[in-house]
Amino acid sequence: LQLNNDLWHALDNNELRLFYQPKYCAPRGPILGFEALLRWEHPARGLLTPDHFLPMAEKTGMIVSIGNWVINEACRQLRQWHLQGHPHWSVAVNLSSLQFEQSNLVETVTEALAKHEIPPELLTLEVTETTAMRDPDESVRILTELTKLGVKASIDDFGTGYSSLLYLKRLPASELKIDRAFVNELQHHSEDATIVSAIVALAQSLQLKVVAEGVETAEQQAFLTGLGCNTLQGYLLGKPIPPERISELDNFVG
Ligand code: G
Ligand code: G
Ligand code: MN
Ligand code: NA
Repeated sequence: LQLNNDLWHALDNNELRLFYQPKYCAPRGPILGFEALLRWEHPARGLLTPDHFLPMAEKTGMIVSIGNWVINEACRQLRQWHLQGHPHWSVAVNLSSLQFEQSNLVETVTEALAKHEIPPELLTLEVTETTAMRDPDESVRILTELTKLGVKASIDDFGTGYSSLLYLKRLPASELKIDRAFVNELQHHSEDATIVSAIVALAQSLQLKVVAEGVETAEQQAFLTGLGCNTLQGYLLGKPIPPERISELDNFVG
């Protein structure tokens, strides 16, 4: 597989990029921060989204070095924003399950925070519900170590996995992200509206922030805001874009 070979060189050749998608305080601002989303600027194939190469990177274990690069690059960008007058913006990075289970993750995060002089609470680590619930006791242990550094943990794609509510309560996460599949069908399927309401209520009762992803319509925006969902993310408010374009966003204050 050629793409597999190429990926080994992508890091060294500086072909990986982070795009950033804004997270807005509901309903439409201010901007609270960004989720970093990986892209590969392939010399022959053009811009590739993670679905083209992450499964392979997971299988080969390359995801660990790539993931470490992502953490560092996101912290470097956060420092830039800081210097450009956005001291309150946060950045969220996605962790793959293999990376989450690496024993040196704490060290990688510690070093990145120190190198770029980042206030730890401005870095959020997103772990999917499925990853977090695979070995719940171990996840509690890992997330406890990580959050001791001061960084935040977020449970991504929430609603698609099988959470034990008991473990959810024990996880030192500060945020749930409602999977976009539920948000997507909010207007058309009353079950999805019910599920979203239940997740928001659950988050509130566990004192977690709740982010809705995949917000594409004004109706979804209004419904989610009405439920008390704090943070909205989705194409309606902003697509993932390279950092040089974020000044084009609505409610950009800079
Ligand atoms: O925009 P999007 O196509 O970027 O992302 C597709 C999927 O890839 C999402 O599930 C997202 O969480 C995942 N993803 C994006 N960037 C990263 C990354 O840096 N690391 C990991 N592990 N997953 C990522
Ligand atoms: O799994 P995770 O939630 O990290 O993945 C985020 C993925 O969702 C990325 O692929 C991102 O590009 C995509 N995304 C973000 N906002 C929207 C949206 O409003 N609609 C759709 N269809 N996808 C979105
Ligand atoms: Mn995510
Ligand atoms: Na998600």
